[in-house]
Amino acid sequence: MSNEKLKFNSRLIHGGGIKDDKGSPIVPIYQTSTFIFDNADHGAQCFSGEVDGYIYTRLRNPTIRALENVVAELEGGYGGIATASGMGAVNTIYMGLLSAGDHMISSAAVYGPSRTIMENQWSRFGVESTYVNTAELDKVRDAIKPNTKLLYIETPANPTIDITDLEEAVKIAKEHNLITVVDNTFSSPYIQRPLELGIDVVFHSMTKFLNGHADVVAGMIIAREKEMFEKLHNMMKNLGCNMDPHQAFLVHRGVKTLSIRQERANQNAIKVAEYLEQHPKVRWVRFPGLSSHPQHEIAKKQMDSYGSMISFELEGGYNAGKILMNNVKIALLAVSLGGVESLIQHPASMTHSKVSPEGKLKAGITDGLVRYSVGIEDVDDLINDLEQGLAQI
Ligand code: LCS
Repeated sequence: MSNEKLKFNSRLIHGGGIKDDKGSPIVPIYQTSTFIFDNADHGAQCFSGEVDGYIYTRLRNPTIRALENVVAELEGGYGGIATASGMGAVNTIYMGLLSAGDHMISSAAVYGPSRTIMENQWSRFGVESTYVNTAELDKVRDAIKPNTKLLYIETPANPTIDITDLEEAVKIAKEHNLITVVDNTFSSPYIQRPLELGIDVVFHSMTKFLNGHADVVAGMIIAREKEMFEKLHNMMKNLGCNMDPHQAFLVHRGVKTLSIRQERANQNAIKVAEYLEQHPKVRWVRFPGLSSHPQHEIAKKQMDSYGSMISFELEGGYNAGKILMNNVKIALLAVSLGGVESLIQHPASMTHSKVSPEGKLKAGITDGLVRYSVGIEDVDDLINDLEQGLAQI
């Protein structure tokens, strides 16, 4: 059966299409910086592109390529570009797609450094940016200027869990000739495949769900079309934010269990969100699976399940949140997300601490917002843990 016919879970295991010539079912770690040419002509042909050979690991490597191919297949894209980190992917996209004088519209709630690097560093090279709640698409329309080039969306957004309607966003982008980019980190292709909805470029911090074991930092860009893939691949190669073969091997191992990990985490998250929502000490809960989520209907339309990221605020605001974070025993007090272990953190003072106070306010990153990444533990233990933590307040 050809790979093209395989369904999602089978692709996780068999996708990528790189077979080891010694018969290893696992793609070996090609821990090498360079590759030997057959002769001088072969070397020249590899460089000219006449032959699809390996040259140098920053440019391409079989272990990394296997991972790129499998994730590109899962997202339904032309090709994948593995990067050293999620931020490597963000900056490859910014540098590859924006020039001095260009303008980008971005979701106001995005991972803190994805925003601050644009506002504080890319602005030095004449790139402009505007941040709006992309869940409210009228705000996107209003922000479009003659020099707007890129529409950059995080959905669900970090840490507000706002959901942007991607089909509608694509329509607006097409009317105005904008390139669309989606950070799909909070979902992974198990839940949401933006390229199928017409988005041009998707990327991931694979540090999160795709690797899933909180032991590797990694990124991946997937482009829908060949031309876009080549442009971004060339940029990544020259920026030098490539992945390492050992890193690729570990992430590839994690990818194989993506569905079963996320299935459990998603089921747990529904129960944790419902528990929090009924608790008298909880002011509000934001989780796409709750009917109280303002974009619950959009989530139903574009996501296959609701993920495992929850944000909430306690009645006592930050002080109450602090007591909870200091007293939970199973959820670990740590940043990052999407691993098998539950994590709890405070975005305003941690992941988004460098975003300006006005930026946080406009993005809805309140001082009391606590973010919870639900893991795959027994959900009763997670709820009991929250119960005893909330009882300390
Ligand atoms: N995009 C999103 C949505 C993220 O959450 C992160 C990291 C990145 C990009 C950057 O990826 P990295 O370079 O770390 O692989 N998010 C983190 C978070 O929320 N807590 O710690 C890291």
